[in-house]
Amino acid sequence: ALIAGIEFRKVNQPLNQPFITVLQKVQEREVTIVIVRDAEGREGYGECVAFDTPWYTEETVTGSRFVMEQVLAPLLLNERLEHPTGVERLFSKVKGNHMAKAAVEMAIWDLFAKRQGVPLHEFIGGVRKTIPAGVVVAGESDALAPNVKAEIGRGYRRIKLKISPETDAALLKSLVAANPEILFYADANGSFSGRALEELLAFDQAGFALIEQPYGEQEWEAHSAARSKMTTPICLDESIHSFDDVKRMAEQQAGDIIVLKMGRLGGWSETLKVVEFCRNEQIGMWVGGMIEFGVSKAHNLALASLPEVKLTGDFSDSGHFWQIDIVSPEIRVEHGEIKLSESPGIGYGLNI
Ligand code: OSB
Ligand code: MG
Repeated sequence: ALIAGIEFRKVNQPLNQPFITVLQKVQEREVTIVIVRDAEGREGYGECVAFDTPWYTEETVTGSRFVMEQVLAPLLLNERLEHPTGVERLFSKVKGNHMAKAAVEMAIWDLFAKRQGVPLHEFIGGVRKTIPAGVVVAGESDALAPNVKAEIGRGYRRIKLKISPETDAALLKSLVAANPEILFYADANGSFSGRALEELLAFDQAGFALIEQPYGEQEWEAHSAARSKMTTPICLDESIHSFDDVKRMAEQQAGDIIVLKMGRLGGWSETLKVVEFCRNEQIGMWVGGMIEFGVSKAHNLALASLPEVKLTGDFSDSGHFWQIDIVSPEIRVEHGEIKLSESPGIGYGLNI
């Protein structure tokens, strides 16, 4: 395919509710939508999930826009690609900038699936037709129980709670025990860094299916030590920037499970290598959210259709974060699951 055009569109929307974690209070979300075109005028869509400031990774909305527009687009324009895996080679001279690379590369995968006339989930070898939904409940501890109840009422069967050393572990334990039909995850976003292991162990009996990223992204030994003492599986998010980081996690036995985020890993090609490795090493996988819009979510849904991705990811309804999503139709959770679109590519149109 000849890559004949590439376009960038800014999207900026307030969240329905502020998303409050130990790392950041997010009230408004800006992303860049990438549109690539072939010579026949077909389009592929990607979404850059960098945040406005570098609180989750080093990348930012402004910096990633510069890299996509001034650095990556010229490498891609007027190139002939046989397959989307070829993008990685074109971008290989560019250091880092995984979210920028991922956004452009993901648009190319969508374009190629559309050129073949097949849904992206089929193009990558997915098998599932529906994806179980999962939602994140963040914020103040007195709002926790009512928020959990409300999400259960909306059909969610997997709920991720944000935790920190200041969270009341006994309260969480009773919340989990009161809802035995719900799968609960806990995400610490590195907040146990520098704390005694005992502080984390206080959450080991709370009944979580996993605890995500208790320590900092480079704190491999702390994760290994925690893993050897805990019954709750340790899951890494921020620590995993690449395939090499997954190998490191396995070698150092620093975790049992990883969160797949294509933005953090640099796109589909790297993520599919990670998926193959994790399948062989029996490392659990699920697809994580980035407070994103429907374009990124649609790519994530395709990823979650792979047979190896067995744990429920961060898949909420378009209406969870947004008044109106940027895709049409919007992404809907019904009876606790999301039906995959059978239209070509990501299967959703843009309404921006
Ligand atoms: O740590 O998983 C995280 C959102 C932004 C950045 C990092 C994280 C998150 C979430 C939100 O937990 C998940 C979602 O979008 O549903
Ligand atoms: Mg996380």
